[in-house]
Formats: sequence, C-alpha cells, structure tokens
Amino acid sequence: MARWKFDQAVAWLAAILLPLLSGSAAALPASNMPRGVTEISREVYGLHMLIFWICVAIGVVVFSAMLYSIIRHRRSRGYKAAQFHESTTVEILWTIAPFVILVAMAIPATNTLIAMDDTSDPDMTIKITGYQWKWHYDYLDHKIDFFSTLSTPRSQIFNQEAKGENYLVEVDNEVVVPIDKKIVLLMTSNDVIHSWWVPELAVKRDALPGFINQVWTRIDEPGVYRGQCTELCGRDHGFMPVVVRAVEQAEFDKWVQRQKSGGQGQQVSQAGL
Ligand SMILES: [Cu+2]
Repeated sequence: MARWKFDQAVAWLAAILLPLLSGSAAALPASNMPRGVTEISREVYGLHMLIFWICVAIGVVVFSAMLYSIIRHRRSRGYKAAQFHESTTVEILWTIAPFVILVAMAIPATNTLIAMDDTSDPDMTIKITGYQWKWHYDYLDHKIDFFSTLSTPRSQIFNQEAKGENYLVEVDNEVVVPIDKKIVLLMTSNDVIHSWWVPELAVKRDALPGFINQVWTRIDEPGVYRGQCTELCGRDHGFMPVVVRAVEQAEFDKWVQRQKSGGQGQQVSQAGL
C-alpha cells in the first residue's frame, strides 16, 4: 500500500512538473517582462532576472534537499523520524543567509528606485490626467493638450467584426515624444484612481485625484509603445489604453507645429507620422 502511494505521488508530481519543464523553454520569452527601450527599463529587467535566478537557485537547493529526504528516508524503508529540536548553529545560519540574500537584492533594487525618482532637469514635461475612461495629455512646454481615447471599433468589441492587430491597445491621439530626451510625466486624475502603464518604458504610476505623482522616461529607440490603465477604475477600465509614439526630434518638432496649427485633438495618424 505504501509503495503504491509513493508511486502515485511520483506520477502526480511528474504529471504536473513535466509539462512545465518541457514548455518552459518556449513559453518563457513570451511570458517574461519586456527588456524595454529605456535605461531604467533595462535595469528593471536586469533586476527581475537576477532576482528570478536567485529564487530559482534557492528553490533548487530547498526542494532537492526536501525531495531527497522524503524519498530516501521514507517510512516504507523503515526509517524513523528524527526527534530533535534547538540547534543554535542552524538557527544562526538560517537567519543570516536570508538576511545576506535580501540585502544583496535590496542594494541594486534601491539604486534603481532612486534613479527612477530623479525627476530633476527634464527636457520636457507632460501632465497626464486620468478620466473615466480616457487619458488627457498636456504638453506643458509646448502648450499642446488633447484627449486620447480608444479607437478600437465597438463592432470588434462585440464580435461583429474580426479583431484587429492592436485590439484594445489603439487610440485616436497618440502621445508623441522625442527620443533621447528626459521627459517628466506628471500623473493625476480627474475622478477616480487610474494607473498609467507602458511596459516597454518600465513606467507604471498611479494617477490619483488631488495629487500629482512624478516619473520620468528617456526613450532610446523610435517606435510605438502600448500600455493600459492598470487600476480598476470602473466600467470601461479595459478601454482606456496608452499609446506612446517615440520619434526623432525633427519629426517631433513637425508634429508640434501641426498640433498647433491643426488645433486640439488632431489625429496623429492623419498628421502623417
Ligand atoms: Cu482603469
């Protein structure tokens, strides 16, 4: 009976772990966080991977010792459980080891957090205001402001039409910004709590009514970076995406001119970018 139970346990364990192990090589890159397109985002990614591998190493050591003990010294082999307690050496060790590991992880993480918070000397500032359920962007240095709302047609949402490539992460007015410039983002809200998140920039900051949160970014590569509101803010929370378009400075200047001459809310796609 004991033998059968043990075999069954091993079979269950294999059934759970094997698909994970075999699938992990292919599944990891897609499910992992992006490396991103800013210095901070690459630091965040590096920290994430460092801490992930530290956790893997700890997991391997702990589970190997545990499984070895469970399998090698199982009762069906006639082993008797050891009845000991209090070991000062072991207790000191298991207090010091996690402390050292935590400090080793906290030092680089704190450096990155401090760097993320350094909003001094910006090249430009954008005030971002969350609304139920859209974003408002105010380019304080350029005197440009507009609302950015979801542009996915309702027919796609209600399955009357095939879903597009950027389903629910496309907007009428994109946030156009220059690359290689330090851009400070001031976050606030006009109603409830929202959260402005663009994974490729490693920027995720709450937009709180009556309060201004600051964060900054400097994008290295031109491109379109998509994100979403990540604070449940009501019925259409899933329908207020963020789209950032990073362009060369010259292209940005042209966009600014077009915005000024074309008035508020001019569609970027129509502006020819
Ligand atoms: Cu929301």
